[in-house]
Amino acid sequence: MDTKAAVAYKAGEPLKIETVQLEAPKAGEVLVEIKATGVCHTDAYTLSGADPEGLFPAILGHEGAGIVVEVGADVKSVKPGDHVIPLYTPECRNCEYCLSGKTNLCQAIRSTQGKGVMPDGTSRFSIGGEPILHYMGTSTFSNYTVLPEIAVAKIREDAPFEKVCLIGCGVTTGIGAVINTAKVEPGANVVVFGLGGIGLNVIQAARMVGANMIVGVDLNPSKRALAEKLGMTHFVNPSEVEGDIVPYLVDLTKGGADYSFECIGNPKVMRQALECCHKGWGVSVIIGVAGAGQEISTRPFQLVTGRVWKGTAFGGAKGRTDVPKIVDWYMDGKINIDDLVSKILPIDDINQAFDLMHRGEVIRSVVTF
Ligand code: NAD
Ligand code: AHE
Ligand code: ZN
Repeated sequence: MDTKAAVAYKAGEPLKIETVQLEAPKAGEVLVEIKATGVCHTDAYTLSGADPEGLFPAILGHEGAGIVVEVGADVKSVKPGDHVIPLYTPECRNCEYCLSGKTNLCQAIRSTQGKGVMPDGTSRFSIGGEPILHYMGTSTFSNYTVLPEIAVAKIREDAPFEKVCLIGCGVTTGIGAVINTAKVEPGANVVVFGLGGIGLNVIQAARMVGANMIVGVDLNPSKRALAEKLGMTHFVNPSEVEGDIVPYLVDLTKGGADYSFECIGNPKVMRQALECCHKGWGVSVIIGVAGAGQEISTRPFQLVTGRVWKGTAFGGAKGRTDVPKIVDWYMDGKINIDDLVSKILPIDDINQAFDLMHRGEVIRSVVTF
């Protein structure tokens, strides 16, 4: 079939709206009509050329929601008409990782996913017979996309696509980092670096679990108002702090953060996030993604004296199990997604969504088809 899609031909270049040919789903795959997709900073990161797994030409996008149109042979868990959220972290429930009970990082299809192809090693997308690669196994910047069955979460049908698409990445990542990865407890003092689509979800989850101080750190003062609405108790703009921000935050939290979260992707900030943690027990969670060649550093003494450095992907969430529950939380009014959708744009204007993100003018742009 033909489908409309935004194609990334080359790193650093705008996406191009094209008519792309899409093959039918093969065994174990599903064809999904994408109704809405968020634009996450990770899409911009890959498009920038800094992602060592960034391959071109490809169809980016990993924060979508849509409807199953057709299923390939042997597909049992979803049927045409089901509403779904694509999962860049699948859940096969069968691999060593899924069965370990220790991680959400299902590895059943990770190697082909990283090469931009389906599990059989080929792409379903092409233009004029030339293959176009998949991205993160999801490619939600296409009106129709093919996904492995294990990479879709079935959700309730009354949930609005242009809101719950954010559960495909930002919402689940931020909330899951607090609940699954850090396991923040009531009364904890939390510091969140970066108040974008991820950091704001860390903040709303920290408030949900009953954190005490919730300190938000961002260079962009326009992020403050919404962060406060979602639960931030103190705002720190690093450009207004004289000297080192680390002792400033340690003072503010009266000894250091019980938990800190880096939601930017900046290795220098990752170090600050670790070092502002409380001696003896502070836990710092890296969520931000940093480019090829970048490395984190600190004095080992920081760890010797009890601080813990962790990371999280998709908030430690197991997609097929957890995503439907997070959709329920939104529908029950337990979490706020409405305020995170700053703008809704048609797919033809998708490059504007990237510009708005780079200018810091939106939390999330959502693109519809
Ligand atoms: P975003 O662009 O919406 O937000 C980033 C925020 O950081 C902005 O508000 C910006 O003003 C602020 N910022 C930038 N530099 C700063 C600095 N030096 N000090 C303080 N604030 C600064 O991005 P996002 O979509 O929220 O994504 C954040 C990061 O998380 C990205 O690196 C993204 O790739 C990553 N990410 C990781 C996962 C995961 O599973 N680990 C999932 C989604 C996104
Ligand atoms: N190819 C990238 C990987 C970047 C990365 O860490 N991605 C996160 C999701 S970010 C969503 O916005 C992730 O899930 N990581 C686990 C995995 O298996 O990729 C790079 O930098 O190499
Ligand atoms: Zn993302």
